[in-house]
Amino acid sequence: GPTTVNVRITGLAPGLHGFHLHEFGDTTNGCISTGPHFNPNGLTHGAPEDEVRHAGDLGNIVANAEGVAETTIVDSQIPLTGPNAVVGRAFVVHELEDDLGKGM
Ligand SMILES: [Cu+2]
Ligand SMILES: [Zn+2]
Repeated sequence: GPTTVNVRITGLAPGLHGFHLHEFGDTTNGCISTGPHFNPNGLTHGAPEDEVRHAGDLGNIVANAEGVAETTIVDSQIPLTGPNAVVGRAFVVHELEDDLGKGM
């Protein structure tokens, strides 16, 4: 079934921040060593609700005026078991908003 991600991140700038699962769990060189968005099906970048998306495309999270982003994401493309399991990969929260593949 779908995976539930309970998110609580502090210390952010208020507003929207891209939030993704990247391919590798290696954070030794920041987001660079986490590789691209997790994309086992070789599709293009999109929004979480799109059929064509990277499996790791979890859209944006919103930080409030105190810099806290708190949300629950339920998603069926980030399984915890099987060939496309995401265990051991990295969540990345971006400085900027994700355009969800629509261009900005
Ligand atoms: Cu990302
Ligand atoms: Zn993507």
